[in-house]
Amino acid sequence: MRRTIVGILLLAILALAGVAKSHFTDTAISKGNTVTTAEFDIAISKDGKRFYNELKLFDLSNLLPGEKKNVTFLVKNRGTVTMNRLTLTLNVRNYEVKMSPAEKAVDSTPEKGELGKWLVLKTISVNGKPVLVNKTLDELSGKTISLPVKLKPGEKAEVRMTFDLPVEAGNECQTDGIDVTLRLDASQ
Ligand SMILES: [Ca+2]
Ligand SMILES: [Ca+2]
Repeated sequence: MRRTIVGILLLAILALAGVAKSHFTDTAISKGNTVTTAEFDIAISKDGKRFYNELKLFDLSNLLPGEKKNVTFLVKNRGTVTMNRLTLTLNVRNYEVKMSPAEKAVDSTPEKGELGKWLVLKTISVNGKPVLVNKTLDELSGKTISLPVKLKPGEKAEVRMTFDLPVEAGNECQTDGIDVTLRLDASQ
């Protein structure tokens, strides 16, 4: 019996509160206010037509001692802010494609390639401005190289890397391969 009374009282209070709220109201709303950050986006391309965030840039095969090879690609600032610093980081993994008979005689590590010990990155040129590197890919692996360029929004630059397999490279790096990952980092 007591419970019922309590129940009824509560209902009455709620009803009164409802009544008390019924008066004129008005609200002003401001929607769509935004704060956005600038876009920072660097992209690469082989031919300058389409740019990508990730792209395989080269495949140098059947290299011989004494040969030089150029790899050319383009970088573009696709964002809205000037990139004042651009760096290139190489990561190199050596592997054996196979062990040729001549190689077997001088190479005691069939599971590990030796090409990175010999293959030299001579220079990196950006828009024709050369940076002398002259280090083997094994020495460069994990290292960061500063590129002499600033890119305004929408601007592109041509990067040319010149590789050289010295004549002294011996049979231990016959039929060896290297897998190179290039990473470009841009900052304000
Ligand atoms: Ca080996
Ligand atoms: Ca080898």
